[in-house]
Amino acid sequence: MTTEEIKESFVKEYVFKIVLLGDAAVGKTSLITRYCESFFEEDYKPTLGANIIRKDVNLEDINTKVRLIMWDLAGQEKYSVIRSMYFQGCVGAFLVYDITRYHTFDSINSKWLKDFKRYVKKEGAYILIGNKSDLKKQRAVPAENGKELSEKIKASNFIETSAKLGENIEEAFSLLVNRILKNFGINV
Ligand code: G3D
Ligand code: MG
Repeated sequence: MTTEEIKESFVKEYVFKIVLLGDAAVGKTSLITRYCESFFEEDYKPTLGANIIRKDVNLEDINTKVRLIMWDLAGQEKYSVIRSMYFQGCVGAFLVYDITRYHTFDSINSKWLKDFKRYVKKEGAYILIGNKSDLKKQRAVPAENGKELSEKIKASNFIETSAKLGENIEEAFSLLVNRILKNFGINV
């Protein structure tokens, strides 16, 4: 066995299903597209009204491979029929709002987090994301409000992103993956 092969044999592999929640047009699909870049496998399930996207993440420093299965609502953000299936087996979520539209921020607590808590019982990790940080002049939600809300709802983290410019995207996904690993008792 070569050193590489020995190393390979110790690699741990996990599959995590995560969901992106938030009002229409906050940038959920754009966040996924930006994160996956060319590495993009998509499987649209018209009957579910959801896209399922897969991405493999290699965490070399801890000899761990994570396969992320991302569920993204397609279209109307009306998913009542498939709700339980949407959340089934889910271990983490991004709660996404648009910093230029206050009502998308309000929906986080009044709608999306409620759903997540209702269907994903114990130990689901969730991160609050304020997207479209590039639209500085149109900002309607101050970053402090985001921070406050994330503390109030006990989100693992709060981060502002720009799917357009590619800012903080890697960071956001890495925060979520690390939190999920922690929840599973895996040291990172
Ligand atoms: P959704 O999946 O949550 O419904 P989308 O949202 O990813 O479809 O994005 C909705 C619109 O917002 C798109 O514009 C998209 O380009 C834009 N958008 C997404 N993220 C950002 C961002 O970080 N900054 C800016 N400025 N725009 C963003 P269109 O015009 O294609 O509908
Ligand atoms: Mg979308």
